[in-house]
This record gives sequence, C-alpha cells and structure tokens, in this order.
Amino acid sequence: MNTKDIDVMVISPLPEKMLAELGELFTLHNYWLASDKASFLEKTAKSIKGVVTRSHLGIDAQMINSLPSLEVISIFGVGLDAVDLNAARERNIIVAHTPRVLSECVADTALGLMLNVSRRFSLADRFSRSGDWLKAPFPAATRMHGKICGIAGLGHVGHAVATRAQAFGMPIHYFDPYLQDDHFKRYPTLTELARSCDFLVLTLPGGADTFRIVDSNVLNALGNTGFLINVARGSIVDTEALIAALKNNVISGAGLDVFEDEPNIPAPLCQFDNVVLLPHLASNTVETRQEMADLAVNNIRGYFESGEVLTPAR
Ligand code: 8YV
Repeated sequence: MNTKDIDVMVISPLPEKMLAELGELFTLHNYWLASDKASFLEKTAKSIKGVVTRSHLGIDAQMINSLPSLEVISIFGVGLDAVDLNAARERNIIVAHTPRVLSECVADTALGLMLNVSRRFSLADRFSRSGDWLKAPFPAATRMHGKICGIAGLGHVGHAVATRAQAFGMPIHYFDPYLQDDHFKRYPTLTELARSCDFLVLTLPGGADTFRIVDSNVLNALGNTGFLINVARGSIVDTEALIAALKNNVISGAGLDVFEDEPNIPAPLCQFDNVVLLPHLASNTVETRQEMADLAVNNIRGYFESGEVLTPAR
C-alpha cells in the first residue's frame, strides 16, 4: 500500500536512518527542526495523521488536541509517562511504543551501575589516571556478589535485572503493586523492600503513581550500607531527599542513569565520589536502538497498512 501521501509529524530528533525510512514511507513534517513552532503548526496541523516521538519527550494533551486528524502516535522507547494517554484515549488515537527490545540493555546498565558504585570503578579510574596510586593504594570497596538485590518494578526490565543478579549469587527481593513472581521474595511496600535489601534497583514506570516515591523514608530504610540504582525515570526519586541522604551518609552510594530535569544534573550530585552519573544511556547501544527504530517504524507503518500496531500501549 502506498502511504506516501500520509502526513506524519516528527516531534523530537530521531536516529538518522529511522528518519530516512520514515521519509520514504510518509510525507514527513519535522516539528523539532522548525524555528517558529506556532506557524509550523498553523500550516501543517490539520493534515497530520501520525506522530512519531521519543519516550522521554512524549506528547502532551495540548499538542494532541491541536492535531484534529491525528490517528496514531508511535513512540521510540518504552516509557509512556510523557504521553497524555487520556487525551489520546478520548479521541481513540492509537498509541504504540517499543517494549521488550530494550529490556536486556537496560538491565545490563543496572548491573554495570551496581558493580560500579559498590566497587567504585569510576572513582578508581580517576584515581589511576591522576597518579594517586603512586602515593597510596586504593581503599577497599564493598563486595557485590551475595548481597540482596531489591527490585522495584518486576516487569521485563526488572526480570532481566533479576536474571543477571542471580548469576552474581544475589537473592532477589522485590516490590511491585501489580506483578507477582513466586520465585522471589515480595514486599508490600517500597520502604519494606528498601529495608530488606543492599541494592535498591528502580525499574518502575514513571508517571503520577510513582512520582518521587523514593523519598527520605525509603532512603532511611535503605540505610548506610545500601546503594540506590535508577535506570527508570528521574521523577521516581525525590532529588532533594537523595542529595540530603548522600550528604549525611544515610545511604552508601547511588548509580543514576536518569534525572528529574534531564539533561540538567543538579550540581551537588556531581560532588559526591560515591555517586556514578550516566547520561540516560541504558538503551543506547547500536543494536538495541536499531531494534527500537524498526519496531517504532513498523508500528506506524502497520497502522496505516492494516489498521493495527505491533506493540500497542496498554
Ligand atoms: C530512551 C527510555 O533513552 O525507552 C525509554 O523509555 O527512556 C529510553 O529508551 C529514549 O527515551 C528513547 O527515545
């Protein structure tokens, strides 16, 4: 089926190859490139039938409602927290995203952060480069294997973290309000999970239900031998509470791939030697980004060719 006369708007930058593929399939309108967004919308809004956007930028109700012909939103990414799903539902607009294809890479990153904060690899790298090794040996760090891995959110990513942590001999404890897996020890609250574990790994979805649920109570429960790992969304953690906890040695350290106001990282976080900071790279490998791109393109193509997307948001 020829889809070339269908108008599709791209809201955020996308991988070059993916953009080229979309450009071959549809008439593309690159909102993200427009310097005057208002006049761009005035000219194009009426005819736009499909939107492609990245998960952490999403699409809000105002934008959805400014596109009267919109039928489908394809998200490059799994997170739905930045998409106004209610506004889409009200108009029967289909929303698709890219679950599963990125779970393994995100879990790899979680394990990398766990090892890095406990064994202090980033700090040791700075220590080695600076010549400090010539002055004194690097101090002993904390063992990871055998410690308790607490997973908040036992979806695909949470399970992939569990598989890896088990290979390190780590018992798995978890908190998930909806999902259950009897192989692992379940806790009814996040605070109880934090109290029980050595590494608290966040793999929950972002959004109103999880907004800043990692607060000072949870951090106190994690305690001064515990590490916080966030590969989910910055919004899940109360950043001020985390900074205070690090300042007062309430927790032992943190490994963070995501932040409340990305790409802005609060300056105090950069001061701590027991914190490892990453620029939201968990899914960012060549292979996984290609699989995400293929799925996001096939979702929007599938919708216009057969009326169905492969991986709808539920
Ligand atoms: C990306 C993500 O960094 O899929 C998600 O929800 O957060 C990541 O994979 C990115 O937003 C992809 O667009």
